[in-house]
Amino acid sequence: MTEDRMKLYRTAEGALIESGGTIMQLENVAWDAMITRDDLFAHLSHLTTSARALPNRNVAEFRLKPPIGSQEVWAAGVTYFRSRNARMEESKSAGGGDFYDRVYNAERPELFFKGTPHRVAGPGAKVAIRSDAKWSVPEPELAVLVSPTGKVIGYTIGNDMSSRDIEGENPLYLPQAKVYDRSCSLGPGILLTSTPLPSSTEISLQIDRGAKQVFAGSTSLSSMKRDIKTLVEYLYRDNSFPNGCFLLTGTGIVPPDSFTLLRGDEIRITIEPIGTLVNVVA
Ligand code: DO4
Ligand code: MG
Repeated sequence: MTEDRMKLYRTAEGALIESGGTIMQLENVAWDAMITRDDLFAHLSHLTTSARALPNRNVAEFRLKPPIGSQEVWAAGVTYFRSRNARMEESKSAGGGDFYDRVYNAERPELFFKGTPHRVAGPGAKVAIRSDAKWSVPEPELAVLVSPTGKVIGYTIGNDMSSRDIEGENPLYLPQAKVYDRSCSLGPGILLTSTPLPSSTEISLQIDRGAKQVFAGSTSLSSMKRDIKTLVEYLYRDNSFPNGCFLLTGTGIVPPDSFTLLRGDEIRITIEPIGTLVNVVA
C-alpha cells in the first residue's frame, strides 16, 4: 500500500525515509538535487520500493542535521493576530507600530530574509540570542519547503529566533533582530504529504529552564490569516530561487512581555504530523 505521508531526514549517516513505521536508508543521495524536485513525494515513494530498510531502528538513534542544503530561508510576519498585537505593544515607544496593523490587514504580506544555511541550527543543536539584546524569544512556526518552480513540496518546523527589544526600538532594525548566527532552526525532518496540511494542525511551544517549565502555549494553522500559496506567490514574484527555499509562515505564539530567553533554556516546538524540534539556547 502506498503511504499518503512520509518523512525525509538528513543525518550524518545519510538520508533516511520514514514511511509506514519503517526507516529506510537512501544510498548516494545529492540532498539539494533531491529536495528541489517538484515530484519529491512521487520520487520518494518510488525510492522506498528499493531503499534499504533498517528494521527496529529509530530516527532518534541517528545524528540529525538541519534538512537544508543550499536554500535561502525567508519568513513571513504578522500572519497571526497574536503577532500583530505583540509587535504593536513592543514598538509603542517607537510610535505605536500602526504599520503592524496595516500590514496585518493589507493584501501584500510582510516577507523578510531570515538566513542562509550556515545560520541555521538543526535538531538538538544550539540556537543563539544576540549578545546586545535584552529581550529574546523563540518564534515557533510552520516552515514550508518550496521548489524552484514555487511548489510547496514539504513541511518542517522553523524557529524564527527574534530580539524583541531591537525590533521594537525601530522597525528598520528588523534585519538585526532577525538575522544573526544560529538565529534560525529547522527540523527534525521534512514531512511530505499527498494533500496539504489541514488547518486544524496544532503548533505548540514549551520552554524549560532546568527542571522547570517557564512557558507553554499553542495555536493552530486555522488562526493564520494568510494562505500559504499566496505567501509563496508573493515571495516568488520577480524573485528566483534556483535551489528552492524554506519559508517560515509566521508565529501565533508569543510569550508574555515579561519573558525573555536565557542561556541554557530548552525550546521544544511540536507540530504533530512533523515531530518535535528541540534546541537549547547557547
Ligand atoms: O515584523 C516583525 C516580524 C514578525 C514575525 O516574525 C512573525 O510574525 O512571526
Ligand atoms: Mg516570525
